[in-house]
This record gives sequence, C-alpha cells and structure tokens, in this order.
Amino acid sequence: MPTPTSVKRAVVAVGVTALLAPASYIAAADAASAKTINLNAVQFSPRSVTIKKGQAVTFKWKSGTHNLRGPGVNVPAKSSGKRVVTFKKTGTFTFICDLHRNMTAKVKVKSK
Ligand SMILES: [Cu+2]
Repeated sequence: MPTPTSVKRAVVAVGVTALLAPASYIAAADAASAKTINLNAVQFSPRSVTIKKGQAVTFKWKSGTHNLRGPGVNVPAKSSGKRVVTFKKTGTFTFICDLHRNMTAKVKVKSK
C-alpha cells in the first residue's frame, strides 16, 4: 500500500477539483444504479459516465487487483466485488486506482 504522502500526491496529480469538491455524494450499498464502471486490468471501462443527480454508479471489480478512491470513497485493494456510489450533487468527480497510475474514471453528474 502507498504511504499517506504518496496517496495525497496521486490525488493532486489526478485533479484538484476532486479534492476541493464538497462531500457531494455518499456510498450506498443498495441504491438503484444508473451506470456501471468496471475495474479491469488495468483500466476503468468505461472511463467516463454521465448520470443525473440522485442516481448511482456501480463500480465492479472484474479483473486484476485495484483499490478505488475518490472524495468520500476509499475501498482497499481487492479483486472482486462491487461498490455502489450515489451522487447527490452535480459536478464532475474523479476516481482513481492508486496501484495503476493511468487508471482514472470520471463521473459527470447533471441536474436533469
Ligand atoms: Cu488498478
């Protein structure tokens, strides 16, 4: 696992907007999911999705080992399972895997 310092640098490299975003969504285990992003070896697929405010995205671990991190979300490295994230505010939110520097995904949340 990376040290806290390297984790912080990784987030800054991905996007300051994500760091500065308010706590704009919550993780929910059973929310209805509008879109799915797969965690493959070694990229998110798709790398970007657009949803409406109040909808959720399911992150599915499909192949390889990955952690998942974004504002309010910090899932330790694993190789299977899923995480449903419900987005309560509009904006563009970046998710990363610290284990693979090129793994980034964006969730764009629109008002309507
Ligand atoms: Cu990864």
